[in-house]
Amino acid sequence: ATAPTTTTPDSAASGSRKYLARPLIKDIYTADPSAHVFNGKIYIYPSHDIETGMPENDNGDHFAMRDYHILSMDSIGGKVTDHGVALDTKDIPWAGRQLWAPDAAFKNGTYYLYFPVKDKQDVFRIGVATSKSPTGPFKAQPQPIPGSLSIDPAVFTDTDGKTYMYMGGIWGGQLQRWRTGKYDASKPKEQEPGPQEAALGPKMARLSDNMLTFAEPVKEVQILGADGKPFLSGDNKHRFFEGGWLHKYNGKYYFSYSTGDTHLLVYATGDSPYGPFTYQGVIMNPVEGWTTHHSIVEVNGKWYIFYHDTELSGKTWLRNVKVTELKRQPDGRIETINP
Ligand code: FUB
Repeated sequence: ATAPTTTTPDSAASGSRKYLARPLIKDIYTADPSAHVFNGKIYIYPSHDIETGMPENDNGDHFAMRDYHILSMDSIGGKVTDHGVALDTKDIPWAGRQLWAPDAAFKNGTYYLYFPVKDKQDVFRIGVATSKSPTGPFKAQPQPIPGSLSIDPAVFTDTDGKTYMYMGGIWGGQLQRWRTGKYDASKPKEQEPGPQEAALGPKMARLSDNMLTFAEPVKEVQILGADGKPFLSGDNKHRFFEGGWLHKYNGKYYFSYSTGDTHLLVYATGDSPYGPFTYQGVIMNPVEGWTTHHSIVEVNGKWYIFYHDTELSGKTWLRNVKVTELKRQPDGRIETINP
């Protein structure tokens, strides 16, 4: 790992917001921030965007990231420390290319970093790496998690200690290639379900106590509209695209996600980590840039959303992470943010 570097983010009062969201760090590009509080400190597990000159396409080949840097902060609005390289593609024995959005968890004295990367056959799988420190360096397991697929792992530990992983993303995330249960490389993104068919849902499974394998077969998560029916594939303002996240508030489970080509962050609620989840509304309107990806975390009794946009570069594949407060109505409904 390289030596940590620190940055104090710009901040300013703006309207009713306590913090005007500015890039948390400016010396590297970061995206897809998964934030957690471990031992009272805030850790952010982002993608590390780089310029590789890959042509832009709907498969996301231009998101050709190679390593992860973990960021930490003592408080929201405080100094941000970049802890240097925590895991590099070259140290993942089964990896091919494209280290996308990661997440992390802590259990039994060990930190687990979950990451999607294409294997040597160009199929996205989810891997896991371990460390005794929240900032790594992390050591990758020799193989991907058996049964894992697609991208954007998000790991949630419930109050009973059980841990679940949510994963998946369509188009470049390859979820549509798994429709039959087996990977079908011949299917281009146009072979998603037709517009009048049910949309593809994210996948999930409970993790084993060792946090390295799934304890059960991977299942599809159901996201329903107010009419109790699954969203149609053509309903691209509501249907799941990528970037799922689960949090619990007042005993309810909130599953939030990106709608991709309509650039919204939306949420649905349910009574179990397995769902079904019923759509509730928009958390965040479109940011600058194509992708939108977030995490939601409680810090000292307040809730925050970490997300990214392209303020620093103006380029969709060179993003910067930000944080802002998440506000709720007394009944738990989340107020829409205009970033
Ligand atoms: O960063 C690469 C991909 O872009 C992520 O996996 C998606 O969620 C989107 O943010």
